Amino acid sequence: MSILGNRFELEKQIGEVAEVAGYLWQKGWAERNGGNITLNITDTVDDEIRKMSAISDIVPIGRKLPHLKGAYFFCKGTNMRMRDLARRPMENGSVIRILDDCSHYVIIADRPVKPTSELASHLSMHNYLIGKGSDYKAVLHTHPTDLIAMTHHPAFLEKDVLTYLLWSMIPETRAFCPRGLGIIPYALPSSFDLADATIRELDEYDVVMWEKHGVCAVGENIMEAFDKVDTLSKSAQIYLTAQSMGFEPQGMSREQMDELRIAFNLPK
Ligand code: 2HA
Ligand code: ZN
Repeated sequence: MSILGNRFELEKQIGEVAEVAGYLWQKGWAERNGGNITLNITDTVDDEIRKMSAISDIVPIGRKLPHLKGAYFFCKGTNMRMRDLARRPMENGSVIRILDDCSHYVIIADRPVKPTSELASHLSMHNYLIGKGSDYKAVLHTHPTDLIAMTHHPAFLEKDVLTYLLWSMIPETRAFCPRGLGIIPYALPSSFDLADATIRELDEYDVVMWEKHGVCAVGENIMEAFDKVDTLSKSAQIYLTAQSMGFEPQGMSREQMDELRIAFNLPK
């Protein structure tokens, strides 16, 4: 019996993860096992789940994350494909429990699928978000071709250059990705260096670029995290389309972007 049986809220949330996994594949952002998703599901967990025994060994996270005591996460499995997660989430992902020492986890359902290779950075981000009292529950990492291509140009790696460029392509992006896009210099995938740099940027941004690798986005739920990346990618598409037509796009002016910020009460 799946952990999802008769748990409508949990089933809905994992259903949304599966839906987004399908979008990532359709967008061409999820080659092979590319990208990962983790969702903090602690609010949906009942006493019966709390009593469920482990179906894995006790695994070290590699660091102590004090705000994760007793938390539960749904995690995409390492080496699993988004296109498979889309159809069979509980075969390509699993539910983990963080132990009371805050530095180990066990898998509790449905199968002993080992969590994502980026677990250290994902859990570090969740720990940071809980610590600052945020309502954000979802962390999404994916490989959008257009946005990654832009990080191969040094001029776009300067602070907030991409943020203003992408905001200026269409009002939607200014409105729905209002905290902009942070840039993290290249770091080894799955490393604590990458995790720590990501946390530092979350102070200021909801979406960060991992140079020459991909984006990491946070949100209250997985749809919201996806929408932020999708709007940024839309802007990148407009920029690249104009460039391929042979001209530099004019972009909205700073005044027009400020007007939007004031009209819609946006941050920054
Ligand atoms: O999980 O994208 O960064 C595959 C990756 C690692
Ligand atoms: Zn990646």
